[in-house]
Amino acid sequence: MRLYLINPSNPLVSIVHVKESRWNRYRVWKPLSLMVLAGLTPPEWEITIVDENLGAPDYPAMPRPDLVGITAFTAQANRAYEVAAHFRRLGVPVVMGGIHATMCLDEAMTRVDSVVTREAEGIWPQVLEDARQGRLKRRYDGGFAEISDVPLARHDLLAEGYAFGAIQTTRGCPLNCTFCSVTAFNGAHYRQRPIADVVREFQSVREKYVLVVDDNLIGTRPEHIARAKDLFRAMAQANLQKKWIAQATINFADDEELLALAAKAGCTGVFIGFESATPEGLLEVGKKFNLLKGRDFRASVRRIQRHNILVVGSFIIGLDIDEPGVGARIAEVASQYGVDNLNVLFLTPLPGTRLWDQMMSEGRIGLDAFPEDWKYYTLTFPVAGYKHLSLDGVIQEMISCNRDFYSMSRILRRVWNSLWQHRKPLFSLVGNLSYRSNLRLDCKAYADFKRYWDNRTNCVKES
Ligand code: B12
Ligand code: SF4
Repeated sequence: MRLYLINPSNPLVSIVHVKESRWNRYRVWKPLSLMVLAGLTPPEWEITIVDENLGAPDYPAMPRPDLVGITAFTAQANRAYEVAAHFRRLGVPVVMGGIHATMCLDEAMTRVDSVVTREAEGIWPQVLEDARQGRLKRRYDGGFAEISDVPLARHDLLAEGYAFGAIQTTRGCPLNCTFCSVTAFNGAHYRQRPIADVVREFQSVREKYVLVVDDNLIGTRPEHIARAKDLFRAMAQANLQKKWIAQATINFADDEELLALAAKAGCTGVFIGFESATPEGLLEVGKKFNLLKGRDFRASVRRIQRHNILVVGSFIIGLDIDEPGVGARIAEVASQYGVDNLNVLFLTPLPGTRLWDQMMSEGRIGLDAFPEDWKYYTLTFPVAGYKHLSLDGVIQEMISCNRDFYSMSRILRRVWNSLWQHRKPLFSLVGNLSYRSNLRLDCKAYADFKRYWDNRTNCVKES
């Protein structure tokens, strides 16, 4: 039995872009979901993982599969349906799973043969068995997996050419920020994989650099943090020789022992969601966790960096409290905090989030011809109606934020600081130049986006 597991091309990393710039190697990340599914698949299935982001596959030239499994984030949904249509025309059954199919079940059901909602661990072997017997059901629900059932992902199945490997050590997040899908999809209950599994899986990752995909690396409670320390100890002891980056909340900065152990285990960078430059913004997105203990963000960032761990700060533009000038303000605040890189995204209502419900009820979902418009739900386009910012206004704020933060003078200052602090000036330089190289592409993308938006609005007016 032949199984294709497909990661549809991501509009942010179109094949053309990958070839356009050498920085784009750092934009292609491994589709871990498919590697996990492969780990759950019995040996009688011959598995091929196709990552469309690595290059255009010539499906007609490939042997006909018996089953196709497709994953998709919302932004990939259109391409997922195109791929599904291709295989269904050949009479090959198509199963879709992952976040988009779960949150937009009815839409997905009309375009594929079978949908698996939530996590696959508890249900995938049965789906395969049903497919083998030709009695695939229209819908399966995997629920939340027992964390010890998460198999070792098949790191051997993907081609080389990725800058980073990928691994997951925990699932879920208790914080449930309004804009984020994680709590809705993986639950508020924070689940930590058995340490021995994580270490064993790390040993099977080929790449020296690894993305730990966890949404919240260390969790929030003392017992989560104690377990994170045990994991880091075990990783250091196993002498993995890996360098890894991860996502964490700002409480990562609060425990010197934790930071020392993380660094010893190979942590070289963390992506931290600051979300807003103001306390009001944090309250709006439901992240008051960042405000606990009267936090000093600058000191927190510096504590992390002292362990030679880079900090990427993430912020959102387009909150209801955001007014003209917010872009420059974020650039200023992020510079004051001393983050090594800044990642700013437009507030985006993703299906299944609290923000989606709110914006839907207020009629503020701007681009809503689905599934076509999903391609703009990458958080890099302003798809909603923003309270105090017009379409042009919110785009201008984004451009000025990035121009300010990634001006050559600020980049050089940051690189100089990391040199002075005996950190990683080269990493800092490469990271900053990589973000800076996006600016021109971004402006072109906004111009195309505005044309698309105008055409859409005109079509609606005419009809
Ligand atoms: C790693 C990651 C990335 C990587 C992508 C790596 C990749 N190619 O997969 C990078 C950094 C590139 C990235 C980018 C983006 N991401 Co992202 N990302 C994640 C993250 C943190 C982990 C995903 C992961 O690997 N999980 C581990 C695997 C094992 O879990 P899983 O993917 O859920 O798969 C399980 C089930 O879903 C199911 N399943 C999945 N697929 C399939 C398929 C079949 C056939 C079946 C049966 C089952 C099944 O089985 C798996 C095992 O249980 C998630 C958060 C999360 N918790 O999911 C956000 C998340 C998926 N990302 C999100 C977003 C918004 C984005 C971006 C749009 C944002 C941006 N501008 O950066 C881009 C868009 C990328 C795109 N492809 O279009 C949102 C998606 C929401 C949505 N509705 O789409 C999430 C949920 C985070 C959030 N804050 O809400 N991301
Ligand atoms: S944004 Fe981060 S902290 Fe907030 S719910 Fe999502 S994963 Fe948790």
